[in-house]
Amino acid sequence: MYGTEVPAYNTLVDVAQEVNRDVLERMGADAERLGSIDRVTAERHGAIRVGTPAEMAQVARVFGAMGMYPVGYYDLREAAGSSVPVVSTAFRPVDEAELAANPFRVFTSMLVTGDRRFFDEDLERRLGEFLGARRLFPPRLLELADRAEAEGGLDDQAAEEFLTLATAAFELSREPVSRSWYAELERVSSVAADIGGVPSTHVNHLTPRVLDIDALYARMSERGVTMIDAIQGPPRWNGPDLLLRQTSFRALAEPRVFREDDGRIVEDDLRVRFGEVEARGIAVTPAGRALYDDLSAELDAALADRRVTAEERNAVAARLWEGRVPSTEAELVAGDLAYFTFHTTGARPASTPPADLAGLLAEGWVTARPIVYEDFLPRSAAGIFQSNLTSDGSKDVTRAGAEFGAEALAGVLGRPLHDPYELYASIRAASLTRVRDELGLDRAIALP
Ligand code: OOG
Ligand code: NI
Repeated sequence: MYGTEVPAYNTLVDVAQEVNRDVLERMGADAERLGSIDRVTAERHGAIRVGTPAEMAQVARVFGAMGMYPVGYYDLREAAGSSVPVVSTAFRPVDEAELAANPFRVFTSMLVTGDRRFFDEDLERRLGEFLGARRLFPPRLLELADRAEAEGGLDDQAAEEFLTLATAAFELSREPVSRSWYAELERVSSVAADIGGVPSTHVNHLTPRVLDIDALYARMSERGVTMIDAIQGPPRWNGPDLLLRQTSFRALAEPRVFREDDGRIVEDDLRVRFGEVEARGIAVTPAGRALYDDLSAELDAALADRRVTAEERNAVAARLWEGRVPSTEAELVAGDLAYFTFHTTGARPASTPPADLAGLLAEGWVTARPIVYEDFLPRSAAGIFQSNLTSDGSKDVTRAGAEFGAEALAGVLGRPLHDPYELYASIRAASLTRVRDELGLDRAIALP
């Protein structure tokens, strides 16, 4: 459906697969360190945007039917310099085996219409009326979703019906958009207009995973596709891939139908949907994340009043990283900066294995495998938004923002909002329990 709507997406997927094949040829088994090539080839994340808590709660039911649960809280109101009045989460599988089989996520954002930095009382009221009158998901879809979740699946016929209705719910609407209403919202925020100016929701982007994002960037540019200026996230550097690097091609003009104030229906275009691609690295611990955030802030400060190209920026960032971030997986384990699972090697180097992880690794009883980062980076999301918006909109920073934190979002979702760190830590802990049992240790294995 999305490839039919946005043909440039097919080009992006083709180029991503070309690059992945090349990396596999060049690197062999190392290319699959962060996931099998089958997983990486299938892997996608999508992004959708909704307007109200009621809509968000329905989205949670639709994805819940597919074993995708809300993970993480992102506040793009704070992360973005331009006007992005949303809070977000990502729906994805939470278990290790489910993720390996179904590496899919949907980043889902919800408008915070009560935030006075963006919407005054009158606009909030009119937005509420518009959003309250639309229906994103037909009742039959929600009924099937609830049944799937309660019964752990659907029979073939009901599953087909569910998928047909769900796909249709995310198609780009051909219903006319009120020109003046859209324009009024766009003055506040292009994202608000994309959500609250139209009668339905749609997939904003669908992102494949690539093993060498620098090569992909160069190849898309060679094919004449205009890319945004930079790759967001960690730099290209001489060390393991960490977290997430992302880039995108610029939003394309897509034909949309408008209703003018005098009632005329005209065809025009909008530039809101873009093509994004990502390279995933190792998930970092809270300490690793604090280091990443510090280095990002230092980079910004170092480059504050200099105009630099993306290449120059990467070079400065890479130097900063090379001085401060360990350049081997073993050091990341030792510093507890990133998440790994641990596995027995089958070797029996001494009669009694040590009870601490460092000893088990050093003596060769155990090996470490990186856990891939399954989540998002709000600063990168903001950077991608920023590079694609046709206008910055307006944000009245003199007004107080509306409180809308992770707890409020969990309340809206009506189900637990998982903490990504807890999920990674529990995958690591489960692997340590297996190691302990396999080695017959009588105490839990201590982390470094
Ligand atoms: C979502 C932006 C966030 C990402 O990859 O960080 C995102 C949006 O454009 O609605 O998808
Ligand atoms: Ni994205």
